[in-house]
Amino acid sequence: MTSTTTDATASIPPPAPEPGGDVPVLDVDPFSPEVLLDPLPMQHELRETGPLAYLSRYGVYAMGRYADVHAALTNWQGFISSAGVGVSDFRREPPWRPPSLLLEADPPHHDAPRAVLTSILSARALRRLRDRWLEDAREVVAAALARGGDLDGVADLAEVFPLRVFPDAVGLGPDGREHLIPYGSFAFNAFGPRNDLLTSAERDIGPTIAWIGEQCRRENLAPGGFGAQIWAASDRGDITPEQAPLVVRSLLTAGVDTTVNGLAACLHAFATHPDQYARLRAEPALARVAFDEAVRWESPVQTFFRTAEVDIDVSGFRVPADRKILMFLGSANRDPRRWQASDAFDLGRDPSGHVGFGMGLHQCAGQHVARLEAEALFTALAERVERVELVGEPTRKPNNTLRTWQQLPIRLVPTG
Ligand code: 8QM
Repeated sequence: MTSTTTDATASIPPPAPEPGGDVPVLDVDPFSPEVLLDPLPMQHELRETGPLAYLSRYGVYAMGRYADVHAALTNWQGFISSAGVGVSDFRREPPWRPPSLLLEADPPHHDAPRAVLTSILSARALRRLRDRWLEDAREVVAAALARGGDLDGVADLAEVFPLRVFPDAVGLGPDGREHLIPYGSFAFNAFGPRNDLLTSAERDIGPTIAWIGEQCRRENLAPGGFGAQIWAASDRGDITPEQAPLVVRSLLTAGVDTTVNGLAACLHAFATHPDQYARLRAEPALARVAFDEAVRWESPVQTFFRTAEVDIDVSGFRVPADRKILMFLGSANRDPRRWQASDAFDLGRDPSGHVGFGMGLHQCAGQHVARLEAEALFTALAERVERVELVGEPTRKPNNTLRTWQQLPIRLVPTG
């Protein structure tokens, strides 16, 4: 349980160099290449260390058990987002771009943009896209099979399909779409420290940032799309015209890389768990469960920070006010205290309650979009493909926040 205590007599102190009380100290660097390439051992160590640890390299607190991560995610008043959800504290260091009105905001400012976006991206509002997306997915799978079935699961499926349906749904023009994935990778690296991943990506990102900014303008968004609907909300006064482009920017930041890596995680799981893929073939309605189980199992968004608004108790340990705390979503989703056989990819379990989409007030606004994309792609796959086989060594592309595949050499074995 998490309880909140306020000391009305104290003003917010500057960050202390050492943890208060008896919080265990860990020297690990969760953003090192070794940990990013294989985070599970560190996650295990973090969970076994206790409910709360202090990461001495970064002067931040960390939690990796499901119960505590869940409690922190749902305690938006104690663990705030407006100081940024990366390692840097926006109150001390200027952010690399104007803060997101959703992700990097607290109530009450957060609420109007959030209401607009959740309504545009509701399961009900997306129904009109379902049939078209399934047709698109069938074409993508047919094209993959036409090439002989040997392909890169990342480039040829996990990226191609979202890039085919999502930018059109937003209402983007035809040019420059190749900026979407680099922009997302950069934004997700930028939640982490200024390590090589971030500084090397920084060099070429200028034109990509400029392109994203341009796409958010009203005149560049096709009628009827998510983007135009965001602008229409500003006509009604639900948000201001100054807010509209930033809400469109949230779609472009959070809407591509996340889904790509969720789909890639699922394809990898199918290739390495043929018994589970066979279950999907027998019961294609499991496509959505498979995707959520992959989001639990692999957790495309591995980590996010919050900032303690006041001193907060975490299962008997104290996070002092004003300190950053790193929530390991991926670790919570593998916590054996919460999940039976937590490391197993299993279509027989109920993955709901995973924190791969977050939890509470900020829980992923685009989750219905992601699930609809997954449902379309994996339904089409199950129709035509008997087995997904790994034909080479998959490679990772390290990112400070995302768990990604760089290449997934697979073969699609067609049905007889
Ligand atoms: C992560 O820009 C944004 O509003 C935004 C960026 C990244 C995310 C969410 C929102 C969680 C997927």
